[in-house]
Amino acid sequence: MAEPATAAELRDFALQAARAAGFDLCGIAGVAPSARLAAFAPWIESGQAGEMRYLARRADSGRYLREAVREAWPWAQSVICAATVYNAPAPRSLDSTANRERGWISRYAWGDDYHDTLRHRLEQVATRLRAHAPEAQFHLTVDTAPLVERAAAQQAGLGWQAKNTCLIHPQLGSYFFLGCIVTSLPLAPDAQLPDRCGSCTRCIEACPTQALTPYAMDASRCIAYLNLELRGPVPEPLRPGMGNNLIGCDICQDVCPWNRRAPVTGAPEFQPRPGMVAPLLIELAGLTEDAWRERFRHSAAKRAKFSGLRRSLAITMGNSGNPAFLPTLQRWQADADPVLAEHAAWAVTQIHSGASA
Ligand code: B12
Ligand code: SF4
Ligand code: SF4
Repeated sequence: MAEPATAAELRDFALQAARAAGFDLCGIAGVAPSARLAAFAPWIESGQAGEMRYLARRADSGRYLREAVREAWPWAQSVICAATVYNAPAPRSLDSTANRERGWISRYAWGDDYHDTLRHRLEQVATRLRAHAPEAQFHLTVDTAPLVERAAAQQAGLGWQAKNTCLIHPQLGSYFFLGCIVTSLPLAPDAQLPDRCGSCTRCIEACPTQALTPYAMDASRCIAYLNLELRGPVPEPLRPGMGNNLIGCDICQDVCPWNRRAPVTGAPEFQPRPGMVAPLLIELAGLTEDAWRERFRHSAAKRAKFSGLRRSLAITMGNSGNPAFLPTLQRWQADADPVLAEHAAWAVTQIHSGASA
């Protein structure tokens, strides 16, 4: 391609670079305030972000950094949004719930840590753009920067933000990660895709902790928040709904008709590592902290921390109603970690009362 000069040529150049870097989808968003972002401040202020205080960080203007792209990057003119499918050919979470010996790790965490993989790919895109526009500014984001990536990706035409709050693409479904490049380059924006949830409400009905209302989530009730983000005790009324979910939760995506024929990825980084698909609870419970570190090295599942995984194991064992876990739980009742001890005591009571059997 000749030297890109116009906004449309720059856009095409960025999209080619993203495809060459291995992304499955790419599109361009402008930085004008969107209707979705207008819902951000009321959402934060209603307490639905739970203890994820990083979401509520403010800019010098006093507004939330995530309320508008230019709060964090005043020079921004466009956001390059890219997606990578992580779906793997293996069962869905709900297939595992009848088994009283196994837990569930969400599919997003089966392979290598996506933060590293996506950042590496975004760097390849940025390198090619920098070669053409050395004066331009670029900020790469995968999760941790103050950008609401799904809102940007929706504007960039990568999918619609659905009733389960995930971004869904009509061919790819929703098992994909997002990475973005905020840039000072004025790239031609893409058109948005229409919402195709229609009258369906499967995700809302299937959510075991009633975290969803159409298009919005009370994250403080979401299982992925409880087992990955929340430190300390899990509110007791929410524990039974966590079922056998140890790391994250896939339920509202697994029941979605748009994921019925979702393609799987051939990328070696996202193939399931041994022991990640429906692991045996007793085996995970036997890990020392060193063995846990080794097992989850370069895995997104590490975010739960060793203490968080054991807390979720206790809840899952209690929910299983399986008396085979009583010796482990009784040992944990005397553990030095008071949170684990309390959750183990709760689980023992659950098993004895036959609450979940
Ligand atoms: C915090 C966070 C979480 C939290 C909170 C989730 C949430 N819904 O916000 C928790 C821990 C629960 C979570 C869970 C998961 N996450 Co997450 N998460 C993030 C993170 C870091 C920030 C998201 C954020 O800013 N949320 C703030 C809220 C306000 O955003 P929102 O949901 O879009 O909310 C909007 C709507 O609710 C709407 N709204 C609010 N009220 C109302 C009312 C009405 C009437 C309407 C119409 C709209 C509306 O406006 C809000 C503002 O835009 C992003 C990465 C990033 N930097 O963006 C990844 C991200 C969203 N997560 C991702 C993934 C993969 C997951 C999980 C699948 C992981 C798992 N298996 O457990 C689950 C999915 C759960 C789900 N159904 O969304 C992907 C999403 C990919 C996709 N295809 O959608 C992202 C983009 C990470 C990435 N880089 O790939 N996550
Ligand atoms: S991820 Fe699980 S808990 Fe969270 S909204 Fe979806 S179904 Fe509900
Ligand atoms: S399950 Fe139905 S309502 Fe929920 S996200 Fe999928 S299509 Fe939309």
